[in-house]
Amino acid sequence: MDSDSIEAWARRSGENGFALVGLGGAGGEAVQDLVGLGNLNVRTLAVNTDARQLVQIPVEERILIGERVLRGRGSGGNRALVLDAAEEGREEIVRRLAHYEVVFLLAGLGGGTGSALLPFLTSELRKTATLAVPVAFLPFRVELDTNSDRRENVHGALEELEAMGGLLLALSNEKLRRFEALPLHRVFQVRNAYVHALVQSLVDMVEHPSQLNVDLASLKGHLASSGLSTLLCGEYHISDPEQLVDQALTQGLLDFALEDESSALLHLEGGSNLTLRTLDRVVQALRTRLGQPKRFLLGTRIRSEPREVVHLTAVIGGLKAGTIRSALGGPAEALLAR
Ligand SMILES: Nc1nc2c(ncn2[C@@H]2O[C@H](COP(=O)(O)OP(=O)(O)OP(=O)(O)O)[C@@H](O)[C@H]2O)c(=O)[nH]1
Ligand SMILES: [Mg+2]
Repeated sequence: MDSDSIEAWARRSGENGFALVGLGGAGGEAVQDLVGLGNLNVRTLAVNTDARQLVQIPVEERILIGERVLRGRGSGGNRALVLDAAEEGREEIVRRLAHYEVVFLLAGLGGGTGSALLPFLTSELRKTATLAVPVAFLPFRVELDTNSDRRENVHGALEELEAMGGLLLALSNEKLRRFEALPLHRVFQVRNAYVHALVQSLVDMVEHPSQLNVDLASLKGHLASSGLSTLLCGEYHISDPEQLVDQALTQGLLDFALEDESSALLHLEGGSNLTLRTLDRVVQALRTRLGQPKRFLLGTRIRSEPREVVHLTAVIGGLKAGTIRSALGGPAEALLAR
């Protein structure tokens, strides 16, 4: 290899290799929220069929697809048209995404664009060395009960994602009902804060390895084989680590039961006063509550100043196959039952 290309590789490995991509309206809005929450340190992109939505999202790169057929006006819920458009734009989109190490793909299922692009891009990136982290926001039940097109879009997207196997992070809007006194955008912000914590903690694990070293390859390897997964977040006083774990479990965004081969990725962020004993108690409490997952990956970030709280972010993998169907409930449950 000549020295120019070695330099190019060195430059590339100096970047952290993470990208955050919003797909469709809901995916784009989620990325906008995450950017607003700050301290992301990832490349941000949005892909949409809707040009007006796309220009409003504060990302570094925008990709408009299907302009020949959809004329930049969105798909109006037509997943098939978006799949054709994605097929046509395949080379360009893959070229713009496949040089990252980890690509978070965010979409709300139900519309045409996000429901088409989430499985499409996940599948395309799985043919490369990039780890795709598809994050699916499952719609409120009422949306599915009142609109059969939406139900079919959700059904189509999930069938494809489940058939390809591998990592799929699912967060259910229905679990946000405990915030129903808030305006809708604030409710979505609660969920987006979980995703923000996920992105930040994975980047942290690689960029600030702290005392417990997790390198990019082990992180990618762990997540790639996590299967159907969900996300936990919690912040609690350091005096009660078990309470922190229980709180994170009750406030999760998907009800789940685990397969025998479950896994957990745990990231803990605490102050300089976070003791080994406290860390140990959090780890043990989580392992016990999850029935001793087969694979466990731990990363920590210790701040230079003391803190009274510790922040937990966890990806729980190996959820039972029927988890998403029960989260969708009602008529959709029947539709998705196989
Ligand atoms: N607007 C918005 N919708 C969300 C959000 N989270 C989940 N959703 C749901 O996401 C689903 C998909 O809707 P959109 O994102 O508007 O659809 P789209 O992917 O842009 O697809 P088309 O507009 O039909 O091409 C709907 O069921 C929404 O209820 C969010 O943060 N914002
Ligand atoms: Mg849209």
